[in-house]
Formats: sequence, structure tokens, C-alpha cells
Amino acid sequence: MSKILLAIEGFEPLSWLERFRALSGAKHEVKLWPDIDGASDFDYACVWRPWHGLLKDFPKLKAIFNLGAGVDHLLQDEKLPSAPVVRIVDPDLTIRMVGYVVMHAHLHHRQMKLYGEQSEERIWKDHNEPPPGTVNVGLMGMGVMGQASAKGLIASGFPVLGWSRAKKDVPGVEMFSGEEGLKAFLARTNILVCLLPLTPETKGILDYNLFKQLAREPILPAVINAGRGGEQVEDDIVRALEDGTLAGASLDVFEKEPLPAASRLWGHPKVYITPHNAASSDPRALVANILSQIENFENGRPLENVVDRKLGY
Ligand code: NDP
Ligand code: OXD
Repeated sequence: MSKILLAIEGFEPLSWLERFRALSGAKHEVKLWPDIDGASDFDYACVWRPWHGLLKDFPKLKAIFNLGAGVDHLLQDEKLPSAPVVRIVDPDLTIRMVGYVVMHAHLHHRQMKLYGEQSEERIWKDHNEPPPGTVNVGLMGMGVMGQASAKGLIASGFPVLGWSRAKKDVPGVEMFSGEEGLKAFLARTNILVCLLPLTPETKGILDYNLFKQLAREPILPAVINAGRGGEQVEDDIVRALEDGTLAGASLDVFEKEPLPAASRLWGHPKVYITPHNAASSDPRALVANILSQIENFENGRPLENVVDRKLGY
């Protein structure tokens, strides 16, 4: 029998505990921090935003499972044990993100804020949006989320551009990479979608200077960020919306979460705000995924989706 530690901040922890216990049966003993009776001999930790320093007290960990895709918070723990860190890759998480990205691309292309205002005023007026085939959607981050979103956008008729760190080919997507490819990627992008992990290289990347480089035909540019709030400069987003550099924004993540009540983004007529739930981790879908990884690992097979600590994702 192996021992699994759950340490969860920011998600409701009891539903994870119940699900882990229900699916583990007698195979694993599952405990939820801090209710661990002083034990330190856990084999696996399954965590979301655990407070920094917590995991160093569990020297026998064979693997650390992050209950979401992004590992920025975990990797900022200077005392993180050296056990492999595994991030979630799961069809449930991915399809939620695809839904968010495709929906928000449509909201901006189809000017839904404008029709919302017209509805308030009882105005019946069609603004003849350009064909989707002429509106380029540019995805920053072409990993699991970016590539799946590309397929959804292509199915909606949008030409898709992608930007990644390393050079790669993705069917149906015009790819750009690295610093040297960013300018050309932005110059062709109308609707910019950020699905980047937060690393020292991507911190603050969504700033005024970047928004200025986006294409302004056939529609004015919009930005969608479902990566991490640390990638955006919120004062620059407000400035760009107010001087017309950006026509709209969809923000699921924020520099500080929950978004402070004083933020000028709240209630902004050109902004869609969601509470970091573009792709929520759901124990009903994800626990089985983690337990099957543990079973494979115990049977001598390698862990999948292990994070590269040097790259930070
Ligand atoms: P992946 O690791 O699969 O993909 C990351 C992509 O970002 C890769 O294409 C990578 O390039 C690219 N990238 C990383 N650094 C750079 C850089 N400096 N310049 C250019 N490209 C870069 O991650 P996922 O697709 O699974 O998830 C992406 C992020 O989405 C997560 O890290 C998380 O922050 C966020 N997320 C948010 C959720 C939400 O609800 N809002 C839910 C789930 C995820 P390369 O291909 O060359 O390695
Ligand atoms: C994730 C998230 O990284 O929900 O999975 O933000």
C-alpha cells in the first residue's frame, strides 16, 4: 500500500479527498494536509498551490503531482524536493480550454459587447463582421492547450498562427518561434490568445509595446489571456483599451487573484472577466488520471508529463 498526501490551496479540497479515497480503495492510504497525524513517509504528493516549504518535510516522495497544468507556483518553492514534478495533461482539462478559447475568439470577432450595448438600447443594426477566414487568431504557446485550441479555431474557420519557444511544425498552423519570430507573428495576428506558462521569459510579455504590434485589419485587435496573470501588465491593457490600441480583452487570469475590487478591469465595457476557470481542474475527471500514472509507475513504467525544471514548464 502506498501513501498519498494531498495538499490543496485554492481548490475545494474535500471533493479531491473523497474522490481519491473512492478510487484508491485499499490500494493507497490518502491523507489531506494538515490532517496527517505527524506522518512524513508519504510516497506521493498531489498538490495545488501548496505553501512554499511544505513539501520539504516529506523526504520519501517518489513523485509530486500538480493538480493543474501550470507549475509556476510549485517551482517557485525554493525548498521543493528533487522528486519528479508531474503536471496534468487530461482531455477534460484540454477540452474546457478549447471551449474557452473558441468562445472568446467568436465573442471578439462577432463584436458581442457591441450587440450587448445595442440590446440595452433596443437597436437593430448589423455591423457586417468580416469573414472568419480573414481574421487571424495568433496563439502564444503551442503546447497541449495551444495545439488543441488551434484545431477548434480552425474548425470555426479562423486562420491560425502559432508561436512557441522552439521551432516546430503543427499541421494547419503557420508557426513562428523565439524572439526572432515574435514580431512577424504579432504583425499578422488580429486576435491574440496567450496560453503560455509563466516563466522568467514570459513574465510581463503582454504589455503595451506588444499590443501596438498587432494587426489592425480587417478588425481591431483583441487579446485573450488564459495563461497566467503574471504574463500581463494590467495597467497597459487598460491604457491600450482606452486609446484604441486594443478593441477588447478576455481575461481569465490576473496579476493578483482574486482580482482586487479596485481594479479598473472590473466592469470595463470592453473586457470579459472570468475567475481563473477557463479550464478548471475537476476531481471527477483528473483523479483517475493521476492514480493510473501512479499504478503505471509502480509497475515500472516511466511517468508522463514530467516538468523540465530548468525550462520552468
Ligand atoms: P505546455 O507545456 O504543453 O505548452 C507550453 C507552450 O508554451 C509550448 O508550446 C512552449 O514552447 C511555449 N513556451 C514556453 N515558454 C515560451 C517562450 N519563452 N516563448 C515562446 N513560447 C514559449 O503547457 P499547456 O499547453 O498544457 O498549458 C499552458 C499554460 O496554460 C499552463 O502553463 C498554465 O499556465 C495555463 N493554464 C491555464 C488554465 C486556466 O484555467 N486559466 C488551465 C490550464 C492551463 P515549446 O513548444 O517550444 O516548448
Ligand atoms: C492550471 C490552471 O494550470 O487551472 O491547470 O490554472
